[in-house]
Amino acid sequence: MYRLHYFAEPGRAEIARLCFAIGEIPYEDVTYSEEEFAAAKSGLPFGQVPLLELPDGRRLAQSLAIDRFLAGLSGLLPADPWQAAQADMVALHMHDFVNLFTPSFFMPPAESLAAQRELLAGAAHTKLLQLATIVSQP
Ligand SMILES: N[C@@H](CCC(=O)N[C@@H](CS)C(=O)NCC(=O)O)C(=O)O
Repeated sequence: MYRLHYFAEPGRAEIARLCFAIGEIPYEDVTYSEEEFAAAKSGLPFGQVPLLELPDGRRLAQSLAIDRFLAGLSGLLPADPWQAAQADMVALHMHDFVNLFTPSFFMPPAESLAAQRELLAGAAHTKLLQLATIVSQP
């Protein structure tokens, strides 16, 4: 059985969960509380989650590597290298989009809201417009 290690929230694990669902691949969703994560951290390859554990015990870290691997298992990865590269391009762009918000997750609530609003009106908005342009091109 595959085991996906993360927190009980969508975050950087939700694409993996969607791949499992679409591919109808059974897996165990291993979720950590803050205390459990603190205890597990030093045993994780990069000290972070998500982490994917394969049925044979091999471990894969880094969400984009996990997503690409599971997309392949689920039949979602295009066989054509150009199309696969385009899927990677969009995935990496969305990763950049999410990373814009990361500092705001560690701010006090009011400050976090203000920072996120500013991003949505500025840099994050620009990234979405860029994505809309890219995906509307043939
Ligand atoms: N580049 C990594 C980033 C992973 C990451 O930032 N994980 C966060 C949760 S979203 C984490 O483990 N934070 C706790 C920590 O770094 O101690 C990926 O895409 O998987």
